[in-house]
Amino acid sequence: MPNEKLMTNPIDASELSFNDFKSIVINDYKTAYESRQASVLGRREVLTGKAKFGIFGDGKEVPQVAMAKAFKNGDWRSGYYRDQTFAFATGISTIKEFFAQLYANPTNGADPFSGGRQMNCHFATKSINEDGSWNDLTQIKNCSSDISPTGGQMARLVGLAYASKLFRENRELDYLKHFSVNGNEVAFGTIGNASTSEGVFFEAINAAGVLQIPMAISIWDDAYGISVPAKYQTTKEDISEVLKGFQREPEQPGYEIYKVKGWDYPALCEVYEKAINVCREEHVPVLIHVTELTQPQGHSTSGSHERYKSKERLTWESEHDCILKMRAWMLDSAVATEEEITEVEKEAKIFVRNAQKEAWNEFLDSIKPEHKQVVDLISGVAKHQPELAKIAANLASIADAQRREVFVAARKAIRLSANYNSPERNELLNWYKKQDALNYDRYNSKLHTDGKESPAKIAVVDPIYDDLSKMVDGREVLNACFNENFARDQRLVAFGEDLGNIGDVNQGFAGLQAKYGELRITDTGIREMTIMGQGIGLAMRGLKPIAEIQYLDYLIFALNVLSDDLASLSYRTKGIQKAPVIIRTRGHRLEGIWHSGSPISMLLGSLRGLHLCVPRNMTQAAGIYNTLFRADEPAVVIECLNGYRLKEKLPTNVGEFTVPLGKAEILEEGTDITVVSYGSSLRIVQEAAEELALLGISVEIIDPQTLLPFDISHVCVNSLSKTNKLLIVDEDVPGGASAYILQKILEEQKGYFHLDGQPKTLSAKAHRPPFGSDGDYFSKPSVDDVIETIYQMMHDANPTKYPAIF
Ligand SMILES: Cc1ncc(C[n+]2csc(CCOP(=O)(O)OP(=O)(O)O)c2C)c(N)n1
Ligand SMILES: [Mg+2]
Repeated sequence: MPNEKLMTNPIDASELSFNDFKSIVINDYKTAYESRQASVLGRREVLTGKAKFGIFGDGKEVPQVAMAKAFKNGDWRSGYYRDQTFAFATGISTIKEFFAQLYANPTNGADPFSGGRQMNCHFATKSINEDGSWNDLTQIKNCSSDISPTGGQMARLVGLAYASKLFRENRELDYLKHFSVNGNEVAFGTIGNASTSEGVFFEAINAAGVLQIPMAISIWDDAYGISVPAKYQTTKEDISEVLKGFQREPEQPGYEIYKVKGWDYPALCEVYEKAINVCREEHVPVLIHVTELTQPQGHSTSGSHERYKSKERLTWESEHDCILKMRAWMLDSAVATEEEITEVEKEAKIFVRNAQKEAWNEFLDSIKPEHKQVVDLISGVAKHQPELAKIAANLASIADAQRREVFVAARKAIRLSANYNSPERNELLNWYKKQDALNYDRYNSKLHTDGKESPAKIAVVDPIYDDLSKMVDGREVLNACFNENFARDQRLVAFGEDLGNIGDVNQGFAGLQAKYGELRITDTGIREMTIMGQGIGLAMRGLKPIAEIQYLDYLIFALNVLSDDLASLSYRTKGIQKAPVIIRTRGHRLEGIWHSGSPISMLLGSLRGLHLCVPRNMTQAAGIYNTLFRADEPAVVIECLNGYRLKEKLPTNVGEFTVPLGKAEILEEGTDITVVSYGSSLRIVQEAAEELALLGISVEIIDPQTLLPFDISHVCVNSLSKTNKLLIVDEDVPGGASAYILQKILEEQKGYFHLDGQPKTLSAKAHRPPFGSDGDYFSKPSVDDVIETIYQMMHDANPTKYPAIF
């Protein structure tokens, strides 16, 4: 049964008979040995061309069976590509599934971690169903979806562990039975020795020490990061030595730090049991430095380690192979005989070989029908066009055709037969068109969760105003919105720099920590990556985090986490995990190189998979938050930095009205030109429109409100069909977000058809704006710039009516 899950059992020697003990040890050895066979075969599959690339867990097997013993239902893992043995030992993966991922099999169910989208050894467990609803996460061994950037797992790990703290300390969360049992869950992290050189590692280590959360980080130390030895990676070449200052003392909270040799099975079992108990019971972060590990097959299939490791090192590695060492220990301590072990090894080899074969055959079988069908269909078309017979014959001759090869042939035949209509051609064409939906599902679907709580499905509720509605500062609108939502939904938490005690630098959260407590609204250190990771981990465990970045300019420090981890989560797991984090920040128009940024194209380019919301004022922002708080997809909301003190009317339903994402609004109707802008620039455009009206120019101003998604009902192109002129105004660089908006309107909405002149963009200059009002005036679009650009466009169309100004 290649799909059988191999679970490891905890060892509690005091209660075990020798035979029980023996069978646990042998089972662990079997798991480790099977895993090694999977690595050996996996590498061979790549080298013989059946898979593209392979990275395996050989040399790390024994510590992982030990770690798996301490891992309980409800616990979480955030690790990296070396953890296949752990995945086998916990039942997170079968060996067949491991191979299906290696072959990038996109058939539903084959690679349950990523639907054939991720490289091998990138695991994930099923947190949510097709409709987005949660599974009972207390009943499974949870594995947050792996990512390839080394160290990238660390930010999320902080959040996964922090959730346990909230579940343990905030009794109001007790009703969330599917997510936690009293916060008893440990978040297990794994990282390679070399990847501890990454900034995010140190940031996460410090954050977890400050937060005192049940995070258990294992460092698999094989003394190398590909070809680069520890000498170039780590001060003193020893990460636990360097981190000694984090060790807790009787009066000073910190870490419990352990160091253990990676080939010493009994010591590993003991350390993991001890360490995880401390972590789980006392809610203290622990660090387990697992040393003297090896890479029997080198780093990956990309090259051989003989190139860069000395003979002595290679000899040492073969002598310290953890499986050989465990084997020797089993013999020395008479846990098993040579015959018994040999039998286990023999069976393991057969078992893994069968699993691999099954996975490969299933992968081929999933394509074979398409392959045969297309050969037949092209042969049919070739009856009318004999030259196409060659395409069919070529395709037929490919022994194990990949889907790409089938489609290349089909499309070529369709192209070459364009002038020869026949029923056979129609048949081929119909087949091809039907494949579209299937291939979309296989390769392009699930960028968003798109379930029953998708933002698009949240009811639209208009704001209500009555005679008593007051004019208040914009920040008070937000404050009232947050207040009502925090009262309504216990799952909401907010954190960031200066967010707790003073209620954020612009007072949006003023007074709310005092009201809702420090567990729900709290300050953090200055650590943007792990603020985002804190959000991701909490959201993966059923909470609703608002993770704040103080200014949009500083989102750059966290962009790796947002882009690599959060934005790709739904896509890379093909919809089995979600993390509905709301990232709150503020930007646009202020002054100074790092306080006025509007690097929107940077976000558009890196954050597909998130919603990008750019409300023009705080009322629209509140409406967007009200939508997002009720939905289950992640989003960035950029508030206007210069809008907190502007007066706005406070809706009576400030915590309930919603602004749908993708709903563009016409702020002012006009007939001569369509101007699309967003955020703070809109006020500039509105002011310009007043002077232009005096010049007889009527401007229609559109606010898309969100850029991802953009103007779903095509308000922009409708306006353009009336005005025939288009100007985009924003504060991004030239060719930045304005180019994106042009692509949306001209190409996607087919606006080019309505133009009677050149469409234009008016953006900021290519550099960041200097400090001071003059710097702003000469760097970002001003009212004068907008007036003159629009006037020039009118002049170009009708020079008689609008004579040149300059
Ligand atoms: C951010 C990032 N930089 C570089 C790489 C390329 N890379 C992949 S693995 C690796 C070495 C990692 O070494 P270590 O952390 O010691 O883990 P090991 O593979 O030795 O287990 C590098 C540089 C990457 N995946 N991500
Ligand atoms: Mg290493």
